[in-house]
Amino acid sequence: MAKLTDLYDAIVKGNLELAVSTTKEALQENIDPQILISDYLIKGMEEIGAQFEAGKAYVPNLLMSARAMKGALELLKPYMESNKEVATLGKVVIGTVKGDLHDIGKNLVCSMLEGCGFEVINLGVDVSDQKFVQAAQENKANIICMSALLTTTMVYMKEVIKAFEKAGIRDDVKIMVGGAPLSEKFAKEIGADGYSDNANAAVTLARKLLNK
Ligand code: B1M
Repeated sequence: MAKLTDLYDAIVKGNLELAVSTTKEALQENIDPQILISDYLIKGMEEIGAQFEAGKAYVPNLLMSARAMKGALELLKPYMESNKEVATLGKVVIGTVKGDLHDIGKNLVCSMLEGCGFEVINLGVDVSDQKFVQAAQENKANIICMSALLTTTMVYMKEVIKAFEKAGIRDDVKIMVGGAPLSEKFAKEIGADGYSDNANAAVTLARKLLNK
């Protein structure tokens, strides 16, 4: 039987092999992927983040944890994309804003949106305002999702919204924002259409914004 606490330990210690083997075992035992993500993987990332903040872990530790998390998520991704045959609910352009390289949470949001029937254009990390605007125009996007994990980069989201206004296409898209340092209040202040604090809530919000 899969020892699920091993999954948490694997993320905290940055042990890719253990993360992969425990995830495989858990999937063979039909354990809900959402439980693996919420109760073990994300909790593990929170712990290594807290250790980093306390000066007990360093950037290489974060990188190893991120690598272990990505290895596990790669195995879980197909289970989050099971509804792909469903007609697309809308097109989403998503990216982590300029200056910010954190992409684990953003990729989780991508997988959930795809799994729930949205077509997702993932621009990756360090995405400039012009790249967001260009991708929205080229793909005729319905929704723009921005992610930021740093207090220094979240402010750039306002620049992106301004760029949509300047290009004259602000009213053609709904703009959603998310990431650990953000809040509903911040989203309102910068003129976004909505904020969500996790991947499931992002899907609910996207559907609501498009009346789906
Ligand atoms: Co960085 N880092 N990091 N880091 N890192 C944080 C964010 C930090 C809080 C750690 C800490 O001090 N406790 C801190 C930020 C402090 C601050 O700004 N207040 C920090 C720092 C300081 C830094 C560096 C500056 C460190 C340095 O170099 N000295 C540096 C910056 C690099 C850069 O971006 N320019 C840096 C680098 C890195 C790594 C590259 C080593 C690595 C990232 C690897 C990667 O992503 N590929 C990393 C990591 C792993 C973290 C922590 C430990 C984990 C982040 C994570 O993946 N969480 C993080 C500490 C923490 O969060 N506890 C930390 C798990 C993920 C599932 O959650 O991303 O919050 P999250 O996503 C959630 C929600 O927020 C939401 O849904 C997701 C799923 O439920 N969500 C959205 C996210 N995006 C959304 C978009 C939406 C909707 C919802 O659109 C609508």
